[in-house]
Amino acid sequence: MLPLLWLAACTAQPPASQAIVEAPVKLKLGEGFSSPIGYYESTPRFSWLLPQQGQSDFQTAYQIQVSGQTFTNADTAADLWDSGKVFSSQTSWLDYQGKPLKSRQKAYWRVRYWNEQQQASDWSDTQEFELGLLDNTDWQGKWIGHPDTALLTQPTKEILATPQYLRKTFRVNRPVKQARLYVTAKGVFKPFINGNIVAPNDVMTPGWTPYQRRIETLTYDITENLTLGENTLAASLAGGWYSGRIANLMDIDHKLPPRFLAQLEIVYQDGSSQTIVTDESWKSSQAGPIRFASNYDGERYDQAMEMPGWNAAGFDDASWQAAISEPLDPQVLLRPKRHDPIRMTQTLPAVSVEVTGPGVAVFDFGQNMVGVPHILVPAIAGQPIRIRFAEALHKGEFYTDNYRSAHSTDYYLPAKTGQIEYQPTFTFHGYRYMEVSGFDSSQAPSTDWANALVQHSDIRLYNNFSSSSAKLNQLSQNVVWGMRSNFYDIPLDCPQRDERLGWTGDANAFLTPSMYMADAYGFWSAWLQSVREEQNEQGMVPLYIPYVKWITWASSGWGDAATIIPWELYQLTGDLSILQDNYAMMLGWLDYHKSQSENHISHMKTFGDWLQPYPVSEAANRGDTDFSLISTAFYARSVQLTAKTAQALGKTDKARQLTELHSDIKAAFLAKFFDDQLLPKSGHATQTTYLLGLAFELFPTGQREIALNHLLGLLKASDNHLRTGFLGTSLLASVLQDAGRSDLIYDLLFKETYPSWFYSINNGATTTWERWNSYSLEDGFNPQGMNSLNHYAYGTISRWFYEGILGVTPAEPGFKRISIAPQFNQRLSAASGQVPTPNGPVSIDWKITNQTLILDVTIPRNTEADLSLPDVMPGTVTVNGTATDGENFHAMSPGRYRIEAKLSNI
Ligand code: RAM
Repeated sequence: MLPLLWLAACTAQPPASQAIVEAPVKLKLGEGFSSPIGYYESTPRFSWLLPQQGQSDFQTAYQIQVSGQTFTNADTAADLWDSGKVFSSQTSWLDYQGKPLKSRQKAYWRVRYWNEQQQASDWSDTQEFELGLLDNTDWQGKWIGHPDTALLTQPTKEILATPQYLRKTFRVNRPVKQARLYVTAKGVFKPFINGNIVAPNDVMTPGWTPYQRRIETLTYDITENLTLGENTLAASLAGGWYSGRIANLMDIDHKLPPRFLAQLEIVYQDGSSQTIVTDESWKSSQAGPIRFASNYDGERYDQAMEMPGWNAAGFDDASWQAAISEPLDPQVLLRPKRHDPIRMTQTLPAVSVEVTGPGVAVFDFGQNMVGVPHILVPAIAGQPIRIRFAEALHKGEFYTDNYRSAHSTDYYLPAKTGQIEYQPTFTFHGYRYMEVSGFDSSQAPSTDWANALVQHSDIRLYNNFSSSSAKLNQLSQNVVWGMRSNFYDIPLDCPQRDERLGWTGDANAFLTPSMYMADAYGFWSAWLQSVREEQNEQGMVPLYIPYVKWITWASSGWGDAATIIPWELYQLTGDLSILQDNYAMMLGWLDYHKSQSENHISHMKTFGDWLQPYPVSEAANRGDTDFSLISTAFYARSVQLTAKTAQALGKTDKARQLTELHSDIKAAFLAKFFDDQLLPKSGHATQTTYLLGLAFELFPTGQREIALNHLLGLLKASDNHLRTGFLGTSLLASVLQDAGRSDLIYDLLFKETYPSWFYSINNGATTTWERWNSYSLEDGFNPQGMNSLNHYAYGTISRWFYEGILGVTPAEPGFKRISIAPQFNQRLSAASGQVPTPNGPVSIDWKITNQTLILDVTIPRNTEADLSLPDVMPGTVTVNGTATDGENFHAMSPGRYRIEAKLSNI
């Protein structure tokens, strides 16, 4: 190993006395919020970056100041908290430790640091934040709704499924200083102020939490929207996940009345204030244009029922009825939304349109995705327009079988002849194709009749991987689209059929890759709160979160999300609070595992290696790997991760106890399932059998080689095709890379034939599929009803784009130390991308021409990296133009490096 610290000295530095130490940048609160209003944490966590352009590589100390007033100069005192100078290199997740902060409180913060030469930086720019309503007692409003939906009146399902319209008029007599709208629903809502949508891009708010325990609330700044005189606050409201249909058609669908809650707090310039809350003084109607709305089934819109101006002042609401109200339930926590809502993020124009019958046209948006359409079509009065969706066509056939019972159809009933403009409000569809029928067939359809509005949780996409292989780049894009489509407030398994649930096993496979591809920490940690809330007293974690009664048992490999997700998030972020928050849940899940096992062998039920290709056993969808072996492997894994968590949290006794338990399970696993040649004692030897044992470190060190050889043998027997389902696939790449067989991962990755990733691309995929053989150009769709063309689970492979092809992994939690080992192969002549870390991105860019490698690496400030270059010919390496010995570099300082070398075997 060669220490590379000396290289940093190559960059010319001004003498210490003249150095300007640039201020920290990118100040963030919590999981990555900048200047939030309605913030959720009363003890925020602070993070920042050292400027990547500045002269300082490391932080040795920091000082954070938080104040109730903005800082006017460097010496302004901080009245809420001054951390003082703290000797620490930590730049992320620092807990606020000042005076208690209250709901609505606005504060300003700034930070400075001391560099390696003990010089203080300038203060950062000041950032502000404002807390939301943190407690139920902050709410004076009541839940309101239309009187016909009162349960006392025994409303029909039709009534409960009919959206409600609510409005309230009030006067503003003095100039307004600030106005905040705190708002939520049991159901989904769209708020309006004076006829304008409050947040045009926010959709399906407040999203989906275990509503019986917690409902998230939103905060909007509407200071600029109020006018002197009469104002109107209004909302439309539908059932969404609260009372709409979840899973198969069930009795409980549309059984609960959707309800709305709002609190508008106005502070006037003269210091006085006024609060408008939802109560019986609001007016309500169910006679509006949206006649029906359902997540799965679509929306029905009747133009004749439009109520121009219903959400603005001056509207005659004499025919509307007084709203009924219900008190807040103290058991149901109202808490500020802790991650960005679903938003409309992109408009996709139709790329083609085909007339498929009289008055029937099919539009292609070129991309499978999720959202709603926006249409502008010629209509004939009284002739309904029907809008259907499909993820794919086969030889022209509009494929809707895979939506199963989800009707996923919108209807528009025109009252007038002429052009209509329509975009559904309270539904979402997973689709690439849209069929519109019933329009005025005397006019020829054109692509400008329709756009697709893409919706997903507003994670920031990094778009940070590319390579010399067009197909690999397409795969990377498909995985990103799989993520965008299924990050719909919670991590969905699929976005289109009568399911769309937060399946835990799928989340296990996709968590880490998604964190590389997008700013998704807030999304995941919010969902983990729901997972905690759904865990039962025995520690059981349901199959999907939020839970709705459908499948009642728990599965190994699924419920283990309770340990896997917090642990992996900790690896990627270094944020101990994610472990603190979830530690009790992890222990609870171990209790449940224990209750399902005997002598350390688990009999927990499992979905197995779900959708493994070429199953030989009867269990078809559940694959051939022994169920008890799977459950015991996951028991061991969960114990191991919880032991590590206990250690990280300083709970050493517990850590020791769990480590012992882990050894016992490991021994039992080996004895029960394998003979001394590591062949399974019963059942089938599958790729996943060995992947589980190797990835979870369940074979004794001396026998890992044997297990690996079995795995390699099985791969060879399948012509280096995978035979893995949801559990095994996510382990393949890391096991093979650890074994020094990245060549095999490239083989698997570049396979063109079934089962493989490129097979789907060769058959037209623009997202990742649920099954390795969901569709083929030749044979059409897999006849199984369960056949989503937009499932993110097999997108798990993109993890290897970052950890293998670019070669970046956290050597310490939160990438405080980074390991870089790009994996080269003759199939790629170049790859580049950025791997996000809490200290800023690591950039990797490599090219190979005539066996010569040029590798550009940027290591972010305040970190160190170890770089190793496989396949490099000794004696050929230069770093920033200087010849060096060796191909492994230890403790590289932040900065940019160009490494050139000759490669062997490539
Ligand atoms: C399917 C879901 C999901 C999977 C479970 C076991 O219905 O789509 O992807 O995790 O079953």
